[in-house]
Amino acid sequence: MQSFITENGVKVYRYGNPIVSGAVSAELIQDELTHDLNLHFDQNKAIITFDLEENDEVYGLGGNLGGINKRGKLYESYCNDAPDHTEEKTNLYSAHNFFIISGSVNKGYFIDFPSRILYDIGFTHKDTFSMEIFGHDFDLYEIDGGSLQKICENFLYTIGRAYIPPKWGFGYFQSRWGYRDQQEIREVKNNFDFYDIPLEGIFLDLDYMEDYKDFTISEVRFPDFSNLVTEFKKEGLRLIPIIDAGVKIEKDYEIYEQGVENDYFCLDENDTPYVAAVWPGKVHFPDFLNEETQKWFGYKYKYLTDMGIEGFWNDMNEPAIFYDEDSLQQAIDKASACQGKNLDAHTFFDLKDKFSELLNNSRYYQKFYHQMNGEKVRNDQVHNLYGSLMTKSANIGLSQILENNRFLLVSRASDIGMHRYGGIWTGDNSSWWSHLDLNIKMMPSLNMCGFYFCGADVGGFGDDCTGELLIRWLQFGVFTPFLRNHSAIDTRAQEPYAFQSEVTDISKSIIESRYSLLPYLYSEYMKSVTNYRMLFKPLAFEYRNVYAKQAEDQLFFSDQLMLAPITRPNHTGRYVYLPETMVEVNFQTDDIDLQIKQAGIDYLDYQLDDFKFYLRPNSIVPYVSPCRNVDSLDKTEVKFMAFVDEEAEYSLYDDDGVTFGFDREESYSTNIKITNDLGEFSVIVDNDNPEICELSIVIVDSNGNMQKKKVEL
Ligand code: MIG
Repeated sequence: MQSFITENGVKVYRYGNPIVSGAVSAELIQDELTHDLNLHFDQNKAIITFDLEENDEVYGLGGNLGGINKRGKLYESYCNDAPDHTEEKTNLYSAHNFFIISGSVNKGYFIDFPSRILYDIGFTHKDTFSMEIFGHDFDLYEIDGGSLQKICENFLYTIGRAYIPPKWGFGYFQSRWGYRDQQEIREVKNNFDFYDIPLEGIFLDLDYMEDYKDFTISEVRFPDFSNLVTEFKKEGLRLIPIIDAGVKIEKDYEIYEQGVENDYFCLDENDTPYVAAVWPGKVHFPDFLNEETQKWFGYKYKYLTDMGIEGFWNDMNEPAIFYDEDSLQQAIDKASACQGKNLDAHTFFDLKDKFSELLNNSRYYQKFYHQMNGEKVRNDQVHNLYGSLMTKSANIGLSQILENNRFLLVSRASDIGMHRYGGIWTGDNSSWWSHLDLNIKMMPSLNMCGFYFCGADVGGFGDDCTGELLIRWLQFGVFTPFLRNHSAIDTRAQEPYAFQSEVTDISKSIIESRYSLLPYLYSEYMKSVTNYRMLFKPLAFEYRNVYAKQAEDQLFFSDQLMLAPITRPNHTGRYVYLPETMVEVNFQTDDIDLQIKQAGIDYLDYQLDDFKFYLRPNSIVPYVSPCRNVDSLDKTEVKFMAFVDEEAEYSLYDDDGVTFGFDREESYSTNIKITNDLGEFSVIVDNDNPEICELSIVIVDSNGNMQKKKVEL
């Protein structure tokens, strides 16, 4: 074993000769360290066991299922196209191997290993956490820091600053797999116009392509693509096309031809390009582990950016595989053998399984290979790097093509390291109340693993949404940096106007609130990312009592807010745990209502149109008037809501939202400081943002004092 230490004191134990995954950006400095972990090796695995005390909690693992506290479940890191996010599943699309065990001491661990890891966190035995790493070569990171927050900060610093989208990436997006053609895309836009609902852009799913070929456009369905992009952009509206990992095998298709010619595709064991089938039918997979392929494929996005596109979503990059030729043939042979026979139950189920097991069978990952720095590596050994490196490839290409401008980029598959190149959406959830709940629980875990720009398909992807579910989901979704309503083909339409007019009105108002809060959300995003601090925090990260630990449907948002959304049908109220006295904000576009709520547990009223959240003590939150999209945000007048018993400060960060000006001079801050002297509030402002002319401030304190102030700049 070799050992290292990072500049911020993170300890690293290296076993064997690990593959360089790129997860960590910090420098590793050779050191002589030992750990006292219970680690042993068997033939092909390393096994680490931790004893858990009765009240220990485990946090982390990013984009996986389960609670905020991960105890009592099995988890697996092996990127998987898992269309049903049911409770018993162990792995979804991501492999985020950072977790903290919190007990009498708190300690964070990160396993930098690109293949399968199994976590049994008190599932088999409630007090045993055992972890199986399917290999002997890995880096084990041990992260101290004392508090849960500090450990996360140390880890986030170690893996490097997260991806920053353009400001328009924080707008509201509409999407649906099943918008057939440009006519229908126009209709969606017209509907948003008609109902006067803000809209930032529309995601384009598979159907914009010709035969599902990457970097092509269907001339039948989108004969006017480039004009459409230009026309929409004039109104501040963006189109965001999907890119799939698999490249269609088709003679004279440029991407296919170049890929074959230059050995850019993954190979099978006979060194010929591996054939699998996904949406386009038979495909080859670009070998994203090969740097040459990364450069080549990334630059292909230019075909679309040349038409004015500035954002993409990378899908199917686990990579998802519907079938490969051998496996399909075996199933067909089996079926032929059964033809005309009187099948007993066992044979019937065998036959059925032969077909159902074709989809995303993990055996496929033993059948193709990558070229990594000249070495041939089988996919299953490095499986979790594939989707990440597809997104890195896009990031390299887009950075080069768009030069100084930021781009929107989200991926479905990811591992830690990819957080520097793009965001993620959480994949094919369903229109279930439990998946709204899952969305809430996943956000802090994702933040812990470096993923800030993320969100779930609001309203749910699979199955049929209701108006009520959409509203409740939006009321939480307003806070997720990536906010997209997306649904699957053949499900009920779930655009905000697809239900009764009451739903349209309420959704409109919530989406408007998103835009009102956008300067705040953007400011907090930028500060969190730069300071390596989480945006969504479990209550348990600050309060160590049992209520805080178990209030998993509540979160702190940055330092100012607590969220306690409704996650159940037919509820016009819920219990809210208030660890401190807070101000309940009922945020409506024309008015905000502020009510002091004493610390404790309270059953609070939430009518369907109550968009509520809680302002923490000595906190200030800015907002502006609603608008149609980020381009038309009007910051002339910035409003502030403040809850100040002693003293509070807020620094509103802003920049042009487009260039990578974050570290440069071209950023602005509006600093406001409010002091409460026996119910008399004084305000000090220091502003260098030329756009802002006036501040309107409403301040309350816990003694019931309220004051409104205006500051002209
Ligand atoms: O096999 O492109 O997660 O968002 O709509 C399904 C069609 C492929 C999965 C993505 C989903 C997208 C869908 N894709």
